Amino acid sequence: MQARIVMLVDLDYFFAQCEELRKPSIKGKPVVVCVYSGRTKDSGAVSTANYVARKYGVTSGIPISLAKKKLQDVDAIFLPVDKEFYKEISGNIMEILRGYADHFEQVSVDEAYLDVTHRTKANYQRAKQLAETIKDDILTQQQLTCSIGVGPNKLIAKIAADIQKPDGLTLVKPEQVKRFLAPLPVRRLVGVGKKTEKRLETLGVRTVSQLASFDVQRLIDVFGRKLGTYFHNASLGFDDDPVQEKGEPESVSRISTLKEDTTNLGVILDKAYRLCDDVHSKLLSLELMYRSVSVYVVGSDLSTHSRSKTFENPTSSLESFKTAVKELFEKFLAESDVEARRVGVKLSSLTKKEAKQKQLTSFFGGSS
Ligand code: DCP
Ligand code: CA
Ligand code: CA
Repeated sequence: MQARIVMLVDLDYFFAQCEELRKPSIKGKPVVVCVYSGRTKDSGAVSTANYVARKYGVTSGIPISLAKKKLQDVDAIFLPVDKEFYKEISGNIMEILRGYADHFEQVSVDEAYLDVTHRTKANYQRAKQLAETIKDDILTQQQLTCSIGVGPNKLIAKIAADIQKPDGLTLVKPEQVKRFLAPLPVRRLVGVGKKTEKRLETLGVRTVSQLASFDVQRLIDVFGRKLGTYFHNASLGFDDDPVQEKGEPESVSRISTLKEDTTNLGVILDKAYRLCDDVHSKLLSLELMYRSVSVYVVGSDLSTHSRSKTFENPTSSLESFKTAVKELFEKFLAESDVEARRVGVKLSSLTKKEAKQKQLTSFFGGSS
């Protein structure tokens, strides 16, 4: 693979910074954004806090009551999360960032990878200038600060972005990768969580350099081929994962084995409707609509069969999905004498939900 330059842009104390944006008078005070569980007045957890609050030990995930205790002697601001508002700001920023990338990949509400190899001619000096321009642009257009990591791949860019925060810019050139990684705890590597960290510790591996010199075959024995190889490569700073927008899936489906082979519609639907519920919630979580519904049958002889139906217009209706599934299984059972062993359902011809809203807006035209 050709040498690349990849950036990771991560917005600083994102939810709390959005709140400061909305209400500049709270800037400078400790700001704590909370997910209230509603059980009692202060039950729930801290979503994030600004850097003023972090000085008092308030971090993501701690109980709200604990955060209040830590901040009891100061004039601190506690606010409930408002995800819609943060998403709107995130959307604006992602559009700005997309314009600076050869290839773009948003990874979370406040984070995106930019492959800038081509536009920087693979030159780190230019990449540094570009990163500075991006920071200025986000600050001017949206009054937010971010931290940027620049490196030869996603793995290094991500770790680099975490090194200096807030408002940081960290470059790691290919020849610096080894020295950069060596002293870091393994936990810094993407994919190493608490559990993996513990297991590595029992093997005597705490730092990335210890991981790099650890026998790869033993890693594979402990973690399996895929993960073992990944950890080994990561410890050396290798990562060839491309910066790539994760496109919408072509379809969402589930298939499951029946308790016993059957030609009974009721038994089949009982299972199929439960699969529909799963597939439908997946559809909603991806904010998609469907036009086509399919059912699958694997017979007791392991033969495979399917029936499909396509609607005129995209929909996200669970009821239409289940009605179509019922029709299709009825049709299948009437046409065939296969005994079903496994049954499945699928939604395809998927489109983004916004597409419809846009159509509606343009339909009503000009109204503000
Ligand atoms: N978040 C959350 N609960 C967590 C972690 C994060 O609700 N346990 C939310 C709130 C954060 C947002 O996700 O603002 C982004 O998470 P980050 O890990 O990037 O943290 P921040 O942006 O808050 O801080 P940082 O400046 O360290 O990036
Ligand atoms: Ca962040
Ligand atoms: Ca983040």
